[in-house]
Amino acid sequence: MAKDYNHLAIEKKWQKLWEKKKIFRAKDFSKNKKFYSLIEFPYPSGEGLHVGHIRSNTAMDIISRKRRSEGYNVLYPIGWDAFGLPTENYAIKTGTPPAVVTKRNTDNFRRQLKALGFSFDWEREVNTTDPKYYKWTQWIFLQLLKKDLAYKAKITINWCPKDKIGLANEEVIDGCCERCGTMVEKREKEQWMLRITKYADRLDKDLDTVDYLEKIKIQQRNWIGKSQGSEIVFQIVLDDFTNVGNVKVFTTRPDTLFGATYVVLAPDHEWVLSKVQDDSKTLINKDEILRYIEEVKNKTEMERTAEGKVKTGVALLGVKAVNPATNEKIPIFIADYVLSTYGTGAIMAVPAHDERDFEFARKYKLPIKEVIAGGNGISAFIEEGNLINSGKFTSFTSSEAKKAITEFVNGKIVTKYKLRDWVFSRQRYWGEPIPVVYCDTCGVVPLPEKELPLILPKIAKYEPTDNGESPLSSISKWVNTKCPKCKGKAKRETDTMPNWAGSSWYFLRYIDPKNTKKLADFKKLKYWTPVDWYNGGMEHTTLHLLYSRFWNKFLYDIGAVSKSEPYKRRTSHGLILAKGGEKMSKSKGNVVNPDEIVKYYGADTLRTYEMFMGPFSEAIAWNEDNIFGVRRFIERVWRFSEKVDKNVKPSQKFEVVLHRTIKKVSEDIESMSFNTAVSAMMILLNEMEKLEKVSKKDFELFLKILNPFAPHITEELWQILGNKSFLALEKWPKADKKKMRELEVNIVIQINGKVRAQMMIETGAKEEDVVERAQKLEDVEKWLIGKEVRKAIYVKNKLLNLVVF
Ligand code: ANZ
Ligand code: ZN
Repeated sequence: MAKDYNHLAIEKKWQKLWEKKKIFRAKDFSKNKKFYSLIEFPYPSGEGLHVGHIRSNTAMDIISRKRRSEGYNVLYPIGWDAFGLPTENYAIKTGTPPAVVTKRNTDNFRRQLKALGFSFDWEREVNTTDPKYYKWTQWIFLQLLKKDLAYKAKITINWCPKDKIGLANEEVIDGCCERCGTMVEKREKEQWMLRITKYADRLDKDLDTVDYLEKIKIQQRNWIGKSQGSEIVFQIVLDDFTNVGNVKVFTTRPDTLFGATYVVLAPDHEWVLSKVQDDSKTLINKDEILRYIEEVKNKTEMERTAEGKVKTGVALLGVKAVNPATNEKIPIFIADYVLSTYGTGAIMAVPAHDERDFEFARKYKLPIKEVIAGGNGISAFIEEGNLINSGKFTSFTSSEAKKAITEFVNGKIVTKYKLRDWVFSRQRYWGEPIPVVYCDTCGVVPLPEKELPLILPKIAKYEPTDNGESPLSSISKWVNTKCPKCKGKAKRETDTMPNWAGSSWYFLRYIDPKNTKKLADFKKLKYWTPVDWYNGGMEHTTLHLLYSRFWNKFLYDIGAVSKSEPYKRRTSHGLILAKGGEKMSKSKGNVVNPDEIVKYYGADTLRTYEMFMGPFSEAIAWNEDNIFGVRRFIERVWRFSEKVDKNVKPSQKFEVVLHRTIKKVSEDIESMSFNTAVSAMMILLNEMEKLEKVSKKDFELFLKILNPFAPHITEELWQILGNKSFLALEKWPKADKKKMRELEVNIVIQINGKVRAQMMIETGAKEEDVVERAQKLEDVEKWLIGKEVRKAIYVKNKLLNLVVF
């Protein structure tokens, strides 16, 4: 077997055989336990597979392969999240239709993924741009519409002037477009919205029922932003107490009401807008107020609420608010740090106990009144505690006072969420058409389900229009249609869906990808869901994860799926950076091409390297030298196989290391500590290399644990050893506890409590033997001269203390 290690031939050979024998096909229904493992399906970009994809894919491939060996019926599927801007922008630049570009890119991705030996079930491939797929995305939209969870609203959207596209809040990073970095503008537009806020409470609460990494749960919870508080009404009055309005504030600290020394309204608060527009003289400084409102319009929410930013605001002259607890008149301001989109768009300001209010009060010389004991007068004391200066509530604790004071002023205890409804319209071409028409007589009419899919028409020009409409709006043949209700003239919706749509339910389609009657058969859904283990990027924690949980819950509510939570477990991987720690990008020319690595070093080396490069959850920089090191390890495994001997007896000493490694690798895979699993196998190989010969049985055990990492070379060696089966289908080895025990241990020997010597003994040796042998040691003997051993205290396998007089 002195053949050279030819990774190219070996890898191709096994990929073909696995495919031919369909050994990674998931079986719908089986008496074996099911295991559904999932990775985020890739966007098939023109750049091809990124080495970052390979990190997550390999990790879940290792877990999937281990589960198969453990007897599970495993579903590990793959597909394409193929709608989206880069493809469309490429089409604009080159005139190539997006469908053609998508086909080319997916073909390339498929080839690349296959060359890495992932154990995907390729028969279940899905593609979000396939009409057979998006028929069901459109169907889900129609169901949402039916339940009033989809609606149109005129809203101010974030508008990217470069991409000419409306962005969801989540797609705006530091005031700029997430995709291209251009400063985002505000525009008023009618948009389709999804009422995800209706699900806010369940999306928060049900996180208790799933096994997500704690940091993921925290991010989801922060994004949903559940907060318990009170709504309290303040009267707005003139100097002589004439009432000119009421304003409701939202506060999480009603216990501090006696310390509310002014009120702040959002600049675009309804009452303010109505008063600056009417011709009453209620507000004295209308001009100043109007100027401030305009100024704030151009600031993003992020800029407005950033910590430490200098607070600005304008007092509303001519009116005052009445603190309902003290009946004192207090000033009213508008200020940008209060948002109209949260709570009630108005706050009671308690500068003694809130930092933002404190800063603001100092700047505008407003009274600061302490109502919770414990402050130092230098900064806001934000903790809860015991009340002071609060009338009959003085000496109440904060939690008692919250309820009592709310009742006292006829307030209401309420729950608020930071989560906003989901802006679902995009004015672009390459997305799912929204299946509704506008009829002069009937208004918004959904397409009948039997007319789905509503196919995206072929067009000649992909440029978005400058007035912000989708390019679809210029194809009159498509736009002008008949109303399904009255058969009169109607126009189609030309907005398309965002690419979060197709990715919100793809994991359901894998279960039954060819079903033409339903998005997936209910019995199959019942068998396969929930996804047992989903790994993906931290960048998808707030958007994709929340959106897909929302859709799944909705589908559960209408009886289309069987479980209310889609994913049982969620983990995440760190990014792979370029050498030196920079982000890999085409413009920097530091992108690593996996094709080249596979060609020069092999898929097994690349997979093992990516698992070995560092802790899985942390970002890590690419390092070519280390790939070389891993390649050497793989080659040594190959060469070592020559030392395998059917007739040689297992070495007891080696088996200790072997079985300990089996245990470690098994556990490390479960905790995603892939790097330490690989290094344990490297240590094991070192030990093996010290042997003259290794028994076939022991070497096979080694191959079994290395197989999920380096599946090709291990299959080849397994076959060379004379096996006819696929190693991938062999049973996962169990570490043998008996064999794991050390044969010998070092024990410490004390005389009257002082350490005097050490000694190697066989593990589990009898106490009498140990005492007898210890007394014969030179270092012990000299302490015993003329003395007598009165007592021996023995701690098994660790320590012997001789008490002598
Ligand atoms: C009085 C108060 C006193 C407050 C105190 C806090 C501390 P979370 O936990 O984020 O829900 N607030 C309410 N609506 C707001 C809006 N639209 N824009 C900006 N701030 C707003 O925070 C709720 C608290 O944030 C509320 O409780 C309110 O300030 C402020 F010692 O009311 B608090
Ligand atoms: Zn009609």
